[in-house]
Amino acid sequence: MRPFDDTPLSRDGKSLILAYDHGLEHGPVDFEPVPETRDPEVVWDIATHDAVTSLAVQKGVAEAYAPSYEDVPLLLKLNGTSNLWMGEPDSAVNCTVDYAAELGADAVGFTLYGGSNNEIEMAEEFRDAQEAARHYDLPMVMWSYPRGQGLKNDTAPDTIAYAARQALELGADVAKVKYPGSREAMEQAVAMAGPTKVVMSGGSKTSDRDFLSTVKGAIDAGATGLAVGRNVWQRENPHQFLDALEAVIYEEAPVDDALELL
Ligand code: FBP
Repeated sequence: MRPFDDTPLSRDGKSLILAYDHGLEHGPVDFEPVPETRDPEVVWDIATHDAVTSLAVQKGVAEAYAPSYEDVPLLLKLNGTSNLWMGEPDSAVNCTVDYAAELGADAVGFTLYGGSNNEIEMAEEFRDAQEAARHYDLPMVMWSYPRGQGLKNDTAPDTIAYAARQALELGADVAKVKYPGSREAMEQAVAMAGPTKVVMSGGSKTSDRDFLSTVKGAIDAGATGLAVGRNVWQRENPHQFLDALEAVIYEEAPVDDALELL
């Protein structure tokens, strides 16, 4: 396992990954609330905020923009699928670790859909990527998202604990999991992950108070931070909202204090 604190993903042992792979994963619909966000430069500019410890993007966006934003740590997402795909959850490997390293990635990311009928293949693809990441000393972040025909509730506490554990068992340095609904359930997930750091996945946009309270709950439960997209760049005030997240994540500020920054 790669010592997390030595990675560019860490600021004082905490982390805020800004995710911007939605153009592939969800399509243009995610840019509708703030149409300027269809321009990757707008989100790279947001990612220059001190609270952001890396920007997660797909290969094409990295090729086009990373050279202009060398100060923003690059988390290259190795696999991803469009929302046009209607089959059992799966994710094409779009980039090799070799090429991610060539592009200057500081870390790599990989989605695993545990419980999908494609889990075996995805885990084998993850194996290759994880071992190559070790070769380049790149931290590996797993988007650990149980999902598929057999799964009724993909945020149930046991499911999220299992997702966190899968990340540890398969050799991820960081597990990105959905919030399982309570602080206790998040604590269980963090405990299951052992030395693998757990970051909470953002999800669709909610109110300022609701989102900051959920993040606070995750941090208090031992999560290392957050991997968030829409809840930052679908807001009209993303920089201010990052100030508030910075207070909650790095300064462990109460939600009411963070809200005053907005
Ligand atoms: P959000 O904070 O906007 O949910 O982004 C996090 C993320 O994992 C993105 O990296 C990815 O595009 C998206 O969520 C996938 O969401 P889902 O698979 O739940 O639709």
